[in-house]
Amino acid sequence: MTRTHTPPDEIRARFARAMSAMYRAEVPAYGTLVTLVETVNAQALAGDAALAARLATTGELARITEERHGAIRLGTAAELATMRRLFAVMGMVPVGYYDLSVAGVPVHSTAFRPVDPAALAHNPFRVFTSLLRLELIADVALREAAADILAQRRIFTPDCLALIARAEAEGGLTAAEARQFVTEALETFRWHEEANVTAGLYHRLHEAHRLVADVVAFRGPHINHLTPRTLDIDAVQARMPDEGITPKAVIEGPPARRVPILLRQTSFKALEEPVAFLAPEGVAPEGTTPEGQAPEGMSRGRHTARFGEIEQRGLALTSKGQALYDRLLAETRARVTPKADGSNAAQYLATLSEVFAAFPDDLDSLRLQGLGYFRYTPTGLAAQTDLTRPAAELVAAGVLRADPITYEDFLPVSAAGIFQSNLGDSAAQTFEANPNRARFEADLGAPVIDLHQLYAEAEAASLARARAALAQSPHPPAARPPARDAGPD
Ligand code: OOG
Ligand code: NI
Repeated sequence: MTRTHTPPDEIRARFARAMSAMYRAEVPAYGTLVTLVETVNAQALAGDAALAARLATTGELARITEERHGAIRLGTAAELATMRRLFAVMGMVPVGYYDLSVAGVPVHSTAFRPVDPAALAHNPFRVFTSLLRLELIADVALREAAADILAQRRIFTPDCLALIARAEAEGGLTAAEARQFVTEALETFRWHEEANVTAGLYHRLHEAHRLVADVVAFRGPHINHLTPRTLDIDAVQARMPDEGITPKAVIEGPPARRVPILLRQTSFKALEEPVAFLAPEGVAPEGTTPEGQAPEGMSRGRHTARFGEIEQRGLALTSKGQALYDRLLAETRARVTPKADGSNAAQYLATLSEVFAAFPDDLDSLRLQGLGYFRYTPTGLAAQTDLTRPAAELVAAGVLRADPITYEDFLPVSAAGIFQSNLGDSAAQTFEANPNRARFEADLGAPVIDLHQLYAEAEAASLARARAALAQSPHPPAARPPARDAGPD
C-alpha cells in the first residue's frame, strides 16, 4: 500500500503555529507583543508602498505575520543529535556555527531552518539551538553532578522518537502521523514547573552560571522565547512601554538605516516564574508561598528563563559586507561598550550611527560594491541586449531587476547580547574564546551548512533563471537581426 505524505513544509507551518499558541498561553506578554508587531507592520506597509511591493516580489509579504524564530538550550550531544533528526522531519537543517563562549556564555549553537526559497516562503520558522559546554565550568564536582543529571533525563516522548524513526524509514509522515508528530514534538518544548534538582543543587548550578541552571535543572529544553518579525523595530521598541513591556536599553545589531541590513533585535526581560524543587531526602518540604502549595515532596522557588524578543530583518551581506559590518561593530564597541544596566545606551547608539556612516546605505551602492546578496528577475523589458553581459550591466540596461535577499540567520554578538539581557545584569563572565566547530558537528552528527554558500547559490540561481527566461522571451522588432526580418520575397 502506498503512503501519502504530508509535505515537511506543511508540518513545519503547523508546528510553528502550535508552538506560538502554546507560548501565548504560557507567556501572556508574548501575545501582547505579537499584537503590537502586527499593528506596527500594518502601519509600515500602509505607509510605504515600495516596501510592500518589494516584499510581495520576494515572497515575504505572505509569510511575515506568521514569521517566528525560537530558541532552546540543550544539555547533551545525544539531545542535539536527536533534535537534528526531529527538525529534519519538518524540513529544517542546521545552518551556521555560533560560538558564544567569547561573550561569556558557555554554549555553542546553530540555527535549524528551511533553506530553499520556496520552503522559506511557505513558513520560515527557525530555532536557534544551543548546546551547553560543561567543559567550560571550572568546578569539576559540579560538572560531574550536572552531567549525571543530564544523562538521566529524557526530553523526547517515546511516540515522538518512534515517529522520527518512521519518517526516516518511510521518507515522510502520513497525515495522521504528521498530526501526532506535531503534538508529541511540542511536548519537548513545553515549560515544566517541576525541577529535576533540589533547591541546593539549583543554587550551586546557578552560581556556576545562570545558564547552567536553566539547562540542567529542568526536565526539558523549554522554548525560552519566540520572536515575531517586525518591519519597524524602532517603532515597536518605542511603543513597548505603552503596552506594559520594558525592552532592553539597546537594539542589537546595526543602527537604524534607510536600507536595513542583516538583523536588528531587541528583547524584554525574562519573567521570574515559580518553580518547584525536589525536596532533599529526609527533609520536609517547605510551606506555602503566594503561588500555593508545592507539589508533594517538593519545595517552592523561582527561576528566570523565558522572555520576549522582536527582530527586523534586512539585506544578507556577502563575506565582504559581513567583514565591514564586523569591523564597524568592533570599532563602535571599542569606543563605547554598552553597559548591562543601559546607563550609556544613548552614547552607544550615537557612536554606532556615527561609525556606521561608513557603510553604504542605498541598494545600488550595496550591490555595485559587492556588499550584499541580490535576487535577479527579468523586468519583462526584453531589450536588444547581449545576455552574457555582467548582471550589473543588465540591471543598468533595465533588463533585470535586483531585489535584496533577506538575511535568514543570526549574529553572534547580538545573540550574546540577547543571552546576557535575559540572564540578568550581573551575569557577564568571561571564558577563553574557544570555538570548537568540529566538536559541535561531531555531537550534532552532521556538518552545519555554510550560510554564505546558501546566499551565494540563491543569488547565482536567480541570475541563471533570469538569463534563461530572457533568452526565451520573444525579441521585439528592434532587437531582431535585420537579415531575418527582411525576407527575400
Ligand atoms: C538564544 C539567544 C540568541 C537570538 O535571537 O540571537 C537568540 C538563547 O537565549 O537561548 O535567540
Ligand atoms: Ni532570539
